[in-house]
Amino acid sequence: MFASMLAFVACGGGEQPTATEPESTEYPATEVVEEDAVEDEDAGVVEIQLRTVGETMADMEFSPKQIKVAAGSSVVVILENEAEAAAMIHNFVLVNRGTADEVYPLAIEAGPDNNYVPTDNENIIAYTPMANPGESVKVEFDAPEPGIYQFICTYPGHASMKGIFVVE
Ligand SMILES: [Cu+2]
Repeated sequence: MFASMLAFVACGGGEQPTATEPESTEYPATEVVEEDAVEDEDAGVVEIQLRTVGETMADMEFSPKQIKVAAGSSVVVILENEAEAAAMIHNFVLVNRGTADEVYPLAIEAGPDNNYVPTDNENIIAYTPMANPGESVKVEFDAPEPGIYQFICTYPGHASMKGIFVVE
């Protein structure tokens, strides 16, 4: 332990006497590049306003039903539950395409204590808490790889609520 610390100090000290000035002028150039990268990420924040409408299980739905984001985006989905009926409790769960039917039974198993989200399932990419009628909830996540995904509501009996999430 001590020996390796000595070696580290000796190595670092060896460079400093001759290289302190030139190196300090090179570092800012590197930092500027990193800052640019951060700015690009900020520019890629996409805020999605998603609503749930309808007052019965026959007409409840997401609006819009299709969301498209650019690859590499930081995505913020704000789900606004516009319903008034007490049974209209909804969430937004982003899943891999074609896996909704696999996720539903697991959501029931997860139960109300887990907001009806089987959080350890590998097909779930992002999810919000449940929104009661009149409530808004949100989730932030990095857009997954380019492709087509599905978003669903995992509240029991709400399997008819579906949308398409496209990353391109
Ligand atoms: Cu729902």
